[in-house]
Amino acid sequence: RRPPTQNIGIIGAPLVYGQPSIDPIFPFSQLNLLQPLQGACAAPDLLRGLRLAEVLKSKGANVKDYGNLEFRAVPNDFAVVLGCNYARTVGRANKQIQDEVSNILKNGESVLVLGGDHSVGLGSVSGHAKIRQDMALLWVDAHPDINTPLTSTSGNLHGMPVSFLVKELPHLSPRVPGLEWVEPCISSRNIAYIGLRSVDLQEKMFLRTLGICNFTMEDIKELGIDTAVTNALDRIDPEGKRSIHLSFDVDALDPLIIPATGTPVPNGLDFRQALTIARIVYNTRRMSVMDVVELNPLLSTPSAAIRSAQVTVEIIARAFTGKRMRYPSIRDVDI
Ligand code: B3U
Ligand code: MN
Ligand code: MN
Repeated sequence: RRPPTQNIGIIGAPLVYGQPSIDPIFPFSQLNLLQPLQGACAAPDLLRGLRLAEVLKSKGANVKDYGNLEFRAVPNDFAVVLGCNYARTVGRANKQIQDEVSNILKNGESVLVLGGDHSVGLGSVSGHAKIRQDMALLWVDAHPDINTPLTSTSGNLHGMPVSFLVKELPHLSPRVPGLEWVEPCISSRNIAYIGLRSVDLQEKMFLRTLGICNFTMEDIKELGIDTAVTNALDRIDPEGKRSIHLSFDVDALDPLIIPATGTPVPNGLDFRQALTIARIVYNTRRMSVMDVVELNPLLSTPSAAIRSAQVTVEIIARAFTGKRMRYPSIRDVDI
């Protein structure tokens, strides 16, 4: 059963402090603004510029754009506190994201969160869980983002959100100032990964000991993307009743397709596989929230950045409306 029209609320979450390239000695120097790694904050407006809302509308959705959330850097948020860079700034921004996501869901709309880096998953997933406790999380990513502040070697919070959200893990983490409000809201049984190919040693141990469902690129090569995604959904939502959260890190795709991202890893998903993931999730008719993160237009040439963003728009349209762009086929061509 398809709801008559899909109501979508878009929020921009241009947060970059989860993967800061900020000088730890001079964190407030203007020079930091010139750092290309900060470019993920430009992604929401680039996607809008490529007519994201219009594309969704043309495929039958009602779209309301709530604009970009405005985040402020917390003063004296020193670079490393308990192994977490900029935890207060990231925590505060994510509280805003949580409130906005849950308010939009309460309005009866599904939510599209445009990052920013993947630390926005903290607020987005917890905002979703506040309204739909029985939520299932599909994390499409080259990385599992399940480091704790104690296992992370980078200290970057975009590599940690899942560890704060999983009910079975946070006892392993110290209480981090700025993130105290994040409540573990999802059981490891209801999380699955698609597209993994860069997993830290400790992360591997968490996935193993918690038995978290994961389909690596190797698995996908073996099984095919359809089987992988279908099995993942069966595992995290065996009765087909849960509200689904699709957290989509664009670095899941191959860097040849999406070069405009902060931590590209070779051997990723191709475009067709990404569209297939989106289609299968759409077909559940239960996707309530989608995050699209880590698109960074400043990390490639301008034309490659636009192409990366265009690919992203198509994946979003497919996930929310089930429809894909029509390309002329050979049958349409008069020879
Ligand atoms: N696992 C590494 C690298 C990383 C995680 N997420 C991204 N990169 N995008 C870390 O820093 O935790
Ligand atoms: Mn990620
Ligand atoms: Mn990633």
